[in-house]
Amino acid sequence: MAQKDIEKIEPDLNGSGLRIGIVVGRFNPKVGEGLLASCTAALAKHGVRASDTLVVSVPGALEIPLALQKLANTGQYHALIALGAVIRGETYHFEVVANESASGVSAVALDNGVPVANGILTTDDDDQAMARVSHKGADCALAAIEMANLLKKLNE
Ligand code: INI
Repeated sequence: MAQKDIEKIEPDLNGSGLRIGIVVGRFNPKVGEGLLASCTAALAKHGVRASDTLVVSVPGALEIPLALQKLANTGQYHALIALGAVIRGETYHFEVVANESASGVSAVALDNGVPVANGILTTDDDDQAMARVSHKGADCALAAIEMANLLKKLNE
């Protein structure tokens, strides 16, 4: 009996035609702005049009999941991106903010079937956060594009 080859879906990082929603927390503004700059630069580099990208800002990491959920509910976005920073040095309730925001972000993805790239940094101090800004923003852009294309293919 002839054997079928294993089917494999390769990562597709072509962002053309994808609509992406970004939610950024303002609590650590310099970090948020840096993440947003590297993220939007990487989206553009991979073909996502500026006119297909929406950026909304919220006070802090704890507000990010609700804004993501609203964007997911519109049904207009192929993927969403959460950007922000929870910095241990600045809060006694670091664990609460870090854990609640992360689980909220995951819940939005699973509840709505929309990929959400989590770019909410958790660090000990500002310097650590700033050092990760460039890599993390771009990383989230690529994760969002790859997951959006994967879900499109799986839904075909
Ligand atoms: N929000 C952040 O995004 N990062 C933080 O480090 C942070 N700290 O330190 O507390 C933070 N807190 C605010 C929180 O996200 C909410 O905006 C606030 O609790 C109002 O709901």
